[in-house]
Amino acid sequence: MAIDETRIWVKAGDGGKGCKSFYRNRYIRYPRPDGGCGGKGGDIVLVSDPSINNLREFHFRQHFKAQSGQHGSSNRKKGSDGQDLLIKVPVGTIVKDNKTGKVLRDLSYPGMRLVVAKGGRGGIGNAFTKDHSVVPPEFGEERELLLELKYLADIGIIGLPSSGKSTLLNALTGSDAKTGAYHFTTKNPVLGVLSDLELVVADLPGIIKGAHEGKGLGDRFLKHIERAKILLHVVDVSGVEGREPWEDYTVVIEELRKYNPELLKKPEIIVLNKKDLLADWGNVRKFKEYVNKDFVLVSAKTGEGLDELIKAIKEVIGEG
Ligand SMILES: Nc1nc2c(ncn2[C@@H]2O[C@H](COP(=O)(O)OP(=O)(O)OP(=O)(O)O)[C@@H](O)[C@H]2O)c(=O)[nH]1
Ligand SMILES: [Mg+2]
Repeated sequence: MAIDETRIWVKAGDGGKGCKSFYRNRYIRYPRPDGGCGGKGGDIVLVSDPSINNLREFHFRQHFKAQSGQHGSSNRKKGSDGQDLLIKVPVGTIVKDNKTGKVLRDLSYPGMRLVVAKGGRGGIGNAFTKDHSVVPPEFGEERELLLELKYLADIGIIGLPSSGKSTLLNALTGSDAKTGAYHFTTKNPVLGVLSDLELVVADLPGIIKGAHEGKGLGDRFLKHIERAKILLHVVDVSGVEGREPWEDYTVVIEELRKYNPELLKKPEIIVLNKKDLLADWGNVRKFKEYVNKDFVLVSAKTGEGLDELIKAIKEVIGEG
């Protein structure tokens, strides 16, 4: 299983000090305690964000400290709370306490939040304690974390460059992956969520002949599909790129086989894309003849056939 991992140190904000202060003026005999409380320190929060694809940035920054609370002041004024520090991590990050090895949470869906270190409570000002003393603030929690990224898309979209993988991801999940009429538009995997089924879909860079030995964007990304439960294999059926759909299909399958033959055991849904560009059924017929497997005919661009594709996905995952 492909795993990236990194250690980070986090420290939540300390609470601000409570204030010790007495109000006096010439009309009151006894000074009145009026020290305000300190603010709470900021928390450290991890958030899984689909726009982040790896843990690379943590190789450059490993220490994170949230803001401390401000001190209280006279006139019962409370110090402001320290701001929480949000740390964006990729979807699929497993967060462990590095000291105990305990898993704190598996951030397997976009937008999940996990407070990994709590900010300290602010001190209490002398206006608010019975004996007019000041209660000291708490320190923010400190922790050493181990972040592990597993590539856990349920569905991996594979296919040659420009077959329409990103367009399909966008159509299925409402994502905003970059698409373009040139090869290798997608340089890093992009994740989206098929919300009805709560499935994470990964759109991957195009695979070309020789990918298993590092050609094109190479085998760097093939690992992303090792954990996928289903492969959506997108083939440009229109041949606008001057390629033959059945050859395209075989090229990708061969690359998978050379990279890791186990991948071929995964359920595969063949998606013949760009139906809207078909002038006749010639290519479809030939594909049927040469490849001799079931497929779904769609246009990622117009949305035609996508219902059928979702039905096919449901059948494979057993919800059909
Ligand atoms: N007419 C038509 N064009 C499509 C369809 N799907 C994708 N395209 C176009 O084909 C081109 C390539 O689409 P992408 O979605 O970027 O292809 P990709 O497979 O992600 O390409 P790479 O990321 O480079 O591997 C774009 O210009 C798309 O607009 C379709 O169903 N019909
Ligand atoms: Mg793409």
